[in-house]
Amino acid sequence: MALSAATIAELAQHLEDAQLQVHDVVKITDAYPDMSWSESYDIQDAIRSRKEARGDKTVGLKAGLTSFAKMKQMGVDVPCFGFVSASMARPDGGDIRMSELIHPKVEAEICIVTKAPLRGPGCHVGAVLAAIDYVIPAVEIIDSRYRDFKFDLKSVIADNTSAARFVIGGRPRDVDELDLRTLGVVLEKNGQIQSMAAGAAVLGHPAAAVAMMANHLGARGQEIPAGSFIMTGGVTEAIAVAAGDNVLVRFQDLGSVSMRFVP
Ligand code: 0L1
Ligand code: MG
Repeated sequence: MALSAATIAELAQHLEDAQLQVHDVVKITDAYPDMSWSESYDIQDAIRSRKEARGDKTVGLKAGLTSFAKMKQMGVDVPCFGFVSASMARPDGGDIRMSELIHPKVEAEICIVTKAPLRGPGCHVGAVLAAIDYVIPAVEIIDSRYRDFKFDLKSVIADNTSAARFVIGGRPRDVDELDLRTLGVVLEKNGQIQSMAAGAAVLGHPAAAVAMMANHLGARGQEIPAGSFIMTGGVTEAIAVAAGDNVLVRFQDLGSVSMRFVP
């Protein structure tokens, strides 16, 4: 049976409260096993509306589970899409407070900013490349609200794809000066290399994640507006962090992004 508008609003509050009050919950499909894909995005949209109503602006869009390493790590085979808010942004080289998070992990992401709107259906890599204003690197700090990161894809979509914090760094570059498929990324924690990958790890080309996002939004009657900051998804598996950890990610041709995790 379809979820009522009241249930969608309740589930949005339940998941957002878990985020804001820093506690975990069990996956929502335990109670609502028949929840549809569309309803899981409706819950995510309701979380976005709650944040915007409080003045917490949506400042970007994200694709998640776009690399084979991440799909394998989480046991899924399709990407998902979410958003990031102003309250989630942290400065490059700054501190990330563990007390505000449940069980964070870091992901290195190749990001773009658009100069033209993108709308599916039929959006493809060529259309995305023509719409890119510039490319910029970031690290996403994901923090599933689900106990022990145990969830299914519908539950994680409702939970805004575990979005929690993000750090933009490096320097913006013209897409024509880069090969996003071979662009190398090295993620270090406390001076030790944890993972390495190239851009092609993201669906063969990071722009493919943006095309999928435009097609997904198009099916929901939405589009990617010009001027959007878009995170194309972690190139490697996500790496768990703890208080005291220093994370540095070097992106070929784009510079580096760093942060320190503090209590
Ligand atoms: O950004 C991501 O790839 C996260 C997707 C949601 C699944 C997870 O929490 O790892
Ligand atoms: Mg991510």
